Amino acid sequence: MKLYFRPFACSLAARIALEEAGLDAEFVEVPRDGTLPDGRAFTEISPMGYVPAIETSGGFTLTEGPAVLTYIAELAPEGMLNFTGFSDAHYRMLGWLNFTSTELHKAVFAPILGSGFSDGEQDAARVRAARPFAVLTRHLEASEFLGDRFSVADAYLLAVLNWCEFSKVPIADWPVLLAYRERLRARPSVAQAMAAELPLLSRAA
Ligand SMILES: N[C@@H](CCC(=O)N[C@@H](CS)C(=O)NCC(=O)O)C(=O)O
Repeated sequence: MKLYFRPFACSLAARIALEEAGLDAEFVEVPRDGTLPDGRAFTEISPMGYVPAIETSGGFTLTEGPAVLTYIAELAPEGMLNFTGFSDAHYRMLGWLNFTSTELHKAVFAPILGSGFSDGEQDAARVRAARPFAVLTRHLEASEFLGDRFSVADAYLLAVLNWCEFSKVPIADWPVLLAYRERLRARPSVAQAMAAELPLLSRAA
């Protein structure tokens, strides 16, 4: 499998998932100008130009983080990143993937990290963090992970919470989330994935 990524983007979650499951993958960094090392435009693989995207050895290409993560989870050894199909826990995990994608990634962080948004729009995005952060706090006060064990939903939420300081989203006001992020960062798969991308981040900056 090939994972197209940018350092510390949401694609970090897919790297964490691959690491956690011990699945082999080739990692292809997508340059800023979108021209891949083999000369192709990245939009041939990911029409929106977004990471993550994966290409399987069978030639199947998939984009959209929650779908990519669910695919990796289903390739992983039973129960490692996912929950039994058709169980309540499985659908709750899909719910958390969507929650992170829509209520945090796109509603809060995309306007701050993306281009073309005014200062006022960015401030409004920071304010929007309060409601999903309160929901997550209530949930994580009583739970170590989003589900009853680690899943790809945690990998995605961690990748997004990593952006708080850079985006000036005040995670320090949310100690339960801060503690959750620290717990996850101490997990070997997360620590290894972050260590692999950290040197690339300073180069890309
Ligand atoms: N809908 C996409 C969004 C992915 C996305 O926003 N990726 C960002 C990195 S976190 C990206 O590639 N941005 C590059 C750009 O905006 O050109 C998904 O869920 O995977």
